[in-house]
Amino acid sequence: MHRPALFLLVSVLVFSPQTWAADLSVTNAWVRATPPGQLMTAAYATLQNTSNETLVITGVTSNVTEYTSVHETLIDRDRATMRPVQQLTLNAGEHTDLAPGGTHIMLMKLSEPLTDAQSIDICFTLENNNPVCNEFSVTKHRASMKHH
Ligand SMILES: [Cu+2]
Repeated sequence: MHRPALFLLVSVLVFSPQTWAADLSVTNAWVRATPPGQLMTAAYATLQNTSNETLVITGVTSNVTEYTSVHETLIDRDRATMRPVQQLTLNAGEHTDLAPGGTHIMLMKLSEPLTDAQSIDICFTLENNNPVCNEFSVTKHRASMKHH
């Protein structure tokens, strides 16, 4: 629609393909092995915006179920409830931890259980950017969790 914007886009693609890629860094990525008899679980990671621009995550997808979404945990009195988050905004340089008891990636209606030592792919859909995909290792325990 706007010619200058289009020209800029083309220039970026032609002259600096590296900087076009992944400005979202995903580390400490893990998914909890499904509890016995359950076909749902949650995935966690540290997300860091390594760019100079605001990044908006508008969705998540995975290779194990189409029912993948971002959830936040709310404590109402002493009950924890979860609800879907429409988008996650990370300002330039900002990071956030998806962690048990907080914001997490929810995987529901899995076709089969996820077990230790397996890994799955989760992709983050970004506004105005290519999706960023990362491998999440399945683990029973929280050994891979690091809190700052
Ligand atoms: Cu949830």
